[in-house]
Amino acid sequence: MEKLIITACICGAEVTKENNPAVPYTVEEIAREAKSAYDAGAAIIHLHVRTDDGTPTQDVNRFKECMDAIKAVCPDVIIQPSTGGATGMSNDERLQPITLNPEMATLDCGTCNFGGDEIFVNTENMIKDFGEKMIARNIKPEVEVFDKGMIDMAIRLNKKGYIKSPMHFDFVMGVNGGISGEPRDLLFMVESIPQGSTWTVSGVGRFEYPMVTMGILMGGHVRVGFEDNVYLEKGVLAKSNGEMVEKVVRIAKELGRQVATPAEARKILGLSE
Ligand code: KMH
Ligand code: ZN
Repeated sequence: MEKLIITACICGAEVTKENNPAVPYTVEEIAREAKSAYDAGAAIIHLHVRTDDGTPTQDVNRFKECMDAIKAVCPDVIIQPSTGGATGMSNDERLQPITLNPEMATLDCGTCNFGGDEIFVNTENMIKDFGEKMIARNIKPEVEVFDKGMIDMAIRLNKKGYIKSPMHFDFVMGVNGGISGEPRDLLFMVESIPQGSTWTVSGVGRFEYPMVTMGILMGGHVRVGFEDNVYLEKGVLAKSNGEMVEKVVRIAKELGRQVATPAEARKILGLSE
């Protein structure tokens, strides 16, 4: 089986230090968490950034500072900025990090509820616009889907040329407003993507490690980190993103799956080396 790409989503936009004091806000904290994940075996850092008080921002200068700080301590890691940002942000605000020409960036492929009164807006025209801009900059999109209909949207826009083949999907399972994170849900998602695509699975909250285990067994790739879950196990907060990645590496080892280095991940994803 192909080696396992581990993505670490080190801070997200929704969790706070109240959920887990190790959630990073400052540039130094973001670099510390990225390094802990990289040292443990993560090949990709999925990146959101915050101001020092924890407010999510898509400010290009803050992204640059954080990306430079990450590169200083994890020189070969793949950095994948979010273009999702936080709910309520404008398109222009969200797109700022792509001007730094990262190797990858997220491309969210549909609108969904996001808990409480929050709506995460990604209209068809927005996805086309984001997709075209990523193609123009040779950025590989991580097609983020929170429900099965978003896979269908990505397939339609792929046929129309807004997303290049082969597509790389991230199934985000268990968001309050998207598909749940039961085994049958993941099977349905995996069966629904075009042949030749690659995929990663992220389970939110209690779905994290069951989805990781299934992803490893099924030949997919996996994402863990504070964006999705702040616990190492029920009732035990993770001390770092690295601790969560270490757990994934242990599970992978038990199941006989080797972990990909960043260079191997680049090959698997068709990124230029
Ligand atoms: N924070 C969510 C509203 C992405 O990174 O592209 C969106 C999100 C998706 O996290
Ligand atoms: Zn994200």
